[in-house]
Amino acid sequence: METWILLLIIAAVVIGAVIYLKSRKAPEQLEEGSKPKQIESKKPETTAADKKPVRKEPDKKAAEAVPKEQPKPKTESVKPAPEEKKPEAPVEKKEEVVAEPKAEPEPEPVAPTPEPSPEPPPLVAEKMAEPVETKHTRDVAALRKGLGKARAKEGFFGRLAKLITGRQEIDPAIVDELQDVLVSSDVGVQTAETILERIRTGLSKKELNDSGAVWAALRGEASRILNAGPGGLVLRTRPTVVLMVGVNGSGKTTTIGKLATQLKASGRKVVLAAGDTFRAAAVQQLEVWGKRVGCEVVKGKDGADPAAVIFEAIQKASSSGADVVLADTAGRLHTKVPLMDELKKVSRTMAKAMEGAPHEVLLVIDATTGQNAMAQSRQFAEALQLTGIVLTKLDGTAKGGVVLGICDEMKLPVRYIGLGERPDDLRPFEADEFVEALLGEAQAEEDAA
Ligand SMILES: Nc1nc2c(ncn2[C@@H]2O[C@H](COP(=O)(O)OP(=O)(O)OP(=O)(O)O)[C@@H](O)[C@H]2O)c(=O)[nH]1
Ligand SMILES: [Mg+2]
Repeated sequence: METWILLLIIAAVVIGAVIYLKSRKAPEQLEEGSKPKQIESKKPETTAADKKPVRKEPDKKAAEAVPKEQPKPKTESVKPAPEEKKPEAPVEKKEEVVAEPKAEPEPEPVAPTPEPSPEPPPLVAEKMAEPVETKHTRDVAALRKGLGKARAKEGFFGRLAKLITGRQEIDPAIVDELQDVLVSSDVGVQTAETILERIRTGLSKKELNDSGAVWAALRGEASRILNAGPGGLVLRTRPTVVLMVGVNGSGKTTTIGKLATQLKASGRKVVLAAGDTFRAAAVQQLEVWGKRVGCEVVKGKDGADPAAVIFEAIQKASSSGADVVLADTAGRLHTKVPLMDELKKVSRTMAKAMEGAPHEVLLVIDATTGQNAMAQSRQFAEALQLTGIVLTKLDGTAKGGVVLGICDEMKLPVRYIGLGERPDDLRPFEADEFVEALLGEAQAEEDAA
């Protein structure tokens, strides 16, 4: 009995112990399950609070970044994307790195300098010395006719004749009037003063009263000035390369056409280079002359590099055994520096095509432009090594004096004069013939009448 009771007590103790233990484990499990709920609910609170300051920071950065890209900062900065824009910052750094090589363009100036790929060595020309004879013979009467306006009553010669011819006495007042006539006939102030000073000191008082002596002295002065060198062309090499330059409309292309006609007539083979690539009409104008004369015209595409076109013409002329290359260029104002620089480049490139080219650089001047012709001459002479002058449209001016002014100041020979639009109207310049035609008094009264 006692053991049975003892067993019962033990069983009761064990059961009690089990119940106790179970009752302790249950609250622990509840606590574990509730914890995540508490974390989840707390996190949104904290992130919501934290996000406000976080968003403000990127907004500022966005506002800084956007103006660099677009000038609309407000709407763009509201977007939550700014954090993604942060990585763009390195891109700006990259640009800085790229900007550094801007120093690299230094080598670039070396690259542009090369001229239109003239790599082959310059041609060595056959040397010779052939004066080009044209059918023009000394013909003072014909030349005087061409200078009709300058010989007329109100022209250069007519006005001089009025002052000098038939006078019994050339007094100081008349010398002043002579100076007025010379200056207003485009002789130029300096040249006019020199001429009159030399006449005054060269002639005795008695001779000054002899109109014949005064005319002779005047012609002597003109000859002295105009005999700056031979006129026409001398072919010293085959081909002889002639570059024509001058302001717009001075007569370059027409002179080339006339000259080509005369050269062809004297048995020379001519190549024309259409170096005026500026106007399509200029190439056509030269082509018309080429067809008329029967000579090759080398041209490039519209807007082609004039230096490259002339380079090619020289090579073609050389390989085909031509005697002369006449290179046309676009008219340009002597005051436009880039255009004058282009001419320098043309000239340098010609030298690369052929040794010594261009052999002649002729400045074509419109005689009717008066004193402006002097300014043109100076500027072109600064840019290029001019070898002579072609004075066109002498038939259209009453002021023949411009020839004297240019020759005296520039010390350049006049090579040709233009007295009309026909090929024959281009005459090789011969100083004494010209002086006789312009200032000869033989028919003074007739001419001045
Ligand atoms: N009366 C006369 N007219 C001439 C003479 N020489 C050229 N001309 C005329 O002058 C005008 C202009 O001549 P161009 O040869 O086209 O002149 P350019 O220098 O080539 O002109 P750009 O190519 O525009 O620079 C043309 O109408 C020619 O016929 C001349 O000696 N006397
Ligand atoms: Mg032209």
